[in-house]
Amino acid sequence: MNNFDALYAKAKDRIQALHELPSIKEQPIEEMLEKRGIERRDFMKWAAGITAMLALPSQFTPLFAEAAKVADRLPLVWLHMAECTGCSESLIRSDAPTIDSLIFDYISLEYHETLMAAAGWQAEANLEHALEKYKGNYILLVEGGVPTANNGQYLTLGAHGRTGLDLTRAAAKDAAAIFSIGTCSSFGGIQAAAPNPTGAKGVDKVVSQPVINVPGCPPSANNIVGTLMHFLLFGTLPALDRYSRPKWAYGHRIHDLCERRGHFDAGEFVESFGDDGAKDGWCLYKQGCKGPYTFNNCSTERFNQGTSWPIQAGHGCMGCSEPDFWDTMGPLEKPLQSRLVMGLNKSVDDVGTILLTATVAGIGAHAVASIFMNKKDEKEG
Ligand code: FSX
Ligand code: SF4
Ligand code: F3S
Repeated sequence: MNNFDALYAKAKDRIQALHELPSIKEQPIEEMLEKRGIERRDFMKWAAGITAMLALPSQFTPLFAEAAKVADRLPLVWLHMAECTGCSESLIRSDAPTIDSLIFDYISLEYHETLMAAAGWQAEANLEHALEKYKGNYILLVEGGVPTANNGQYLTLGAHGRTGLDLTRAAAKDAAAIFSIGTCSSFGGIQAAAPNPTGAKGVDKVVSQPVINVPGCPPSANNIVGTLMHFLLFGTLPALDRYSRPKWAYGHRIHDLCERRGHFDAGEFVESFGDDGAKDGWCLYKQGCKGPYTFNNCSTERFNQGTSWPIQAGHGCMGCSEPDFWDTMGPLEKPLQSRLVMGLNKSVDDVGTILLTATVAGIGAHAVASIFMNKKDEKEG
C-alpha cells in the first residue's frame, strides 16, 4: 500500500463517519447547485480543481465531490476581529454564485457577523449556543488581528462588550481546528504595522492551540475553500511551512511561477507604469514587485473566479501573504533598496545589469533560478 492508498482509505472512512452525523441542511447540495444553474459536470470539474490544487492524484476527485455533499456536517464559527472584511468578500463577493461560495453556503455556518441575520443579544446568544452545542467539533475561522493592548479594550463586540481577545480565546478553547483567514489574523496585518498602537497580534500569538494560517490580504477564495475541504476530507492538518501556512498553497514563491518571469530572466523591466514594457507585459520588479520574497499560489489559482491576479493586472506583488509586509515590503511601488537581491551582494537597482551581464556570460536563466531556489531552501531549512 503506498502513501496515497492509505490516505484514500482514511478519507473514505472519514466521509462515511461524516455521513452518519445528522444533516443540518434540508436540501442536498446537488439540488442546491442545480437550482443555481450549476451542472454536475461543473461540480466534478470543481472537485478535480480542488484535487489538483492540493497536489493529490485524480483518484481523489470523487472523494472531494462526496466530501462537499457532507459539508453541512461541519459546523463553522467565523469571528471578525480588527480588519476590513476583505477576506469574507474574497470568498462571497461575485457577480454570480461560484461553486466555492455555494459550498461555503452549504457548510453549516453557525456564526458569521457579516452574513447572519441576527444582531445584538440574539447574535451573542447564537455564538454561545454554537460553542456549546458543537463543543469539540466546530471549526473556528478568525478574520482580523486581535488587539491585545489595554487588555484587548481596543476591540469590544456585542451587547456585553466582550473584548475580541476574550472571544477569540473562548472560541478557540473547544474548536476541532482553528484557521486564521487572512494576513491580519495570521500575522496581525495592517493594524499591527508600526507603531501598532492597539497591540494587534495574529491569533496564534493569543491562543495556546495549534493554528493554521491562510494569509493574503485577502487570501483567494481557493485557498480558503481548499483549506476547509482538506480538513473536511482528512480531518487532519496539512503539511505546514515555518509560518504555519499550508504548503500546498504557500510552497512556492510568486516569482517562481510568474507569467512575467521570462522577462525578468531576459532583463526586460517596466521602467515606469504605462511605458512600452508595461504594455508588453514585462517584469514589474523595478516597479516594486515583491514576488521574489513572497510565497503564495496567486499566479496559478488567481482571484475572481480565476479571472486575474495582481501581476496580471499590471501591478507588482506587494507581499501580502508575508508576516509584517506593511513594515518590511514598503514602499509598495519601489524595489527594496536596502535588501540585497538574490544573494548577489548587489542592490536591486543593479539587477537588470546583473541579469544582462549573466546572459552575455552564458550563465542564463537556470543559474538565476537556482539562486532563487537556494534562497528558498535556506528559508525553509
Ligand atoms: Fe482585509 Fe481580512 Fe486584509 Fe485583513 O483580509 S483584506 S485587512 S488580511 O483580515 O479583511
Ligand atoms: Fe513576476 Fe514580479 Fe518576479 Fe517580475 S519580479 S517575474 S513581475 S514575480
Ligand atoms: Fe498578495 Fe502578491 Fe498574491 S500581493 S495577492 S501575494 S500577488
